[in-house]
This record gives sequence, structure tokens and C-alpha cells, in this order.
Amino acid sequence: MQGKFITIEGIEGVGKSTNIAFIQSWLQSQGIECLLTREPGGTDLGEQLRNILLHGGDVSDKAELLMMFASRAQHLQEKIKPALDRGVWVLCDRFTDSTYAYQGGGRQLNFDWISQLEQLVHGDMQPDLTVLLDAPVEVGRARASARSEADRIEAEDMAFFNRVRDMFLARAEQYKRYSVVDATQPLEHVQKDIELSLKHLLNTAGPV
Ligand code: Z5A
Repeated sequence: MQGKFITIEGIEGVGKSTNIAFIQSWLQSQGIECLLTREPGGTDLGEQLRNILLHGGDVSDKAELLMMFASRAQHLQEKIKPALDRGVWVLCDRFTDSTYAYQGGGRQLNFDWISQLEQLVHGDMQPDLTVLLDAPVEVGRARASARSEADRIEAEDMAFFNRVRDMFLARAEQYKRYSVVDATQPLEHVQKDIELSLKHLLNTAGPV
């Protein structure tokens, strides 16, 4: 049986890394084998592209968009699809929803280009569950900046990140696979909410 594909999304600092580790240990406690990965990155080529995307100098908006999808194409072929085909559940820190939010919402690139690249790279394949951790930009930025220095994308202004957040929320309204979690709550409440979505997915997944 195919594994399930779970993605976690949101602006910086909302707790994606913290909670993807929680999802992994919760699923493992249910006897489910998981692969934890991230975008951009997840493969040798993807990690090289990530380094350019986050720490390179002058990267044009279109080059940024194409590198996000180049990383994704490699990731799907080399890692995500083979794992799902083996019945392993894949947990991915960001996926194409981030491209709509950052390159579409933040950079204001044409949605048709994103949608055409999405079709080229993964056709109709979509996550089974997308957990959107939502918090005001100030909250996420304060948490992230307490931890590390801003990278090339994190150096954008508040208006950029507000457009990113709005785009995530608009997509969450549009697609049933989304579960929106209030990330301003204490961590244990955030994780209770995530657990409910996981239980729901598990109930609809049948025997594993
Ligand atoms: N990007 C893009 O533009 N287009 C694309 O298609 C894709 C990505 C795929 C890399 O993302 C960048 O790539 C990203 C979007 C772009 N740039 N930005 N901005 P990334 O995911 O690697 O990096 P990030 O978004 O900046 O995430 P992050 O800073 O690593 O944050 P996080 O993973 O969401 O949060 P965290 O590390 O789990 O938690 C941050 C801190 O908050 C930490 O100290 C926690 O202990 C604390 N925390 C977490 N939850 C709570 C709660 N509930 N209460 C209190 N404190 C908490």
C-alpha cells in the first residue's frame, strides 16, 4: 500500500521543525515508518540549491522560482516517490504551497507560471495532509530571530511576509487537505491539534 504524504507549512518561526519531529514520533508510536525531509533540499542536488537560495548573492525572482521546482523535481524522483511506493509515510517540511505563498504571494510572480511548473513537476500528486501552522508575522519572526541570523529570504520586509501568510490562509480555505493550527498556542496545545488531524488521516488510511 502507498504511504501517505504529509507536509507542514507556515511562515518562518511558527514551529515547523519542532512539530514535524513531533509528527514523526507520534506516527512511529503507531507503528508507521516515516521519512522526514525538507524543501528546498532533501537530496544532494536539492541541498546545494538550498544553499544558493538561502545564502547566495543576487538571485532573480524567476531563477528563485525555477530552483525551488528544480529541487522539488529531484526530491520527488529520488526520495519522495520511492518512499511512498514502499509504503513509507513522507513528512516534508514545506512543499509547493510554500512556492505559491513565497514566490506567488511574497514575490508576486504570476500564478500561471507556478501552476504550469507544478503540473510539470508533480502533476496531480498532492499531499494527503497539509498542516498549516498559523501565527502573526511578528510572532514567527520574534521566535526565529531569537534563534539565528536572517538568511536571504528571511531578510524581506513585513509586507512580504504578510502577503505570504495571507496566501497560505487563502489556500487553506480552498483545499480540504489543509489543517490550520493556531501556532500562537502553547506547544502542547499545538500538538494536541496536530494529533487530531493525524488521527483523522489514520482513520481514513485503513490498515497500515
Ligand atoms: N521557500 C520558498 O520561498 N519557496 C518554496 O517553495 C520553499 C521554501 C519550499 C527555507 O525555509 C526558506 O525557503 C523559507 C521559505 C523558502 N524562508 N523563509 N522565510 P525553512 O523552512 O528552512 O526555514 P524557516 O521557514 O525560516 O523555518 P524556521 O525558521 O526553521 O522556523 P520553524 O521550523 O517554523 O520553527 P522552529 O524552528 O520549529 O521554531 C522556532 C522557535 O520557536 C524555536 O525556538 C521553538 O522552540 C519555538 N517554538 C515553536 N513552537 C512554539 C510554541 N508553540 N510556543 C512557543 N515557542 C515555540
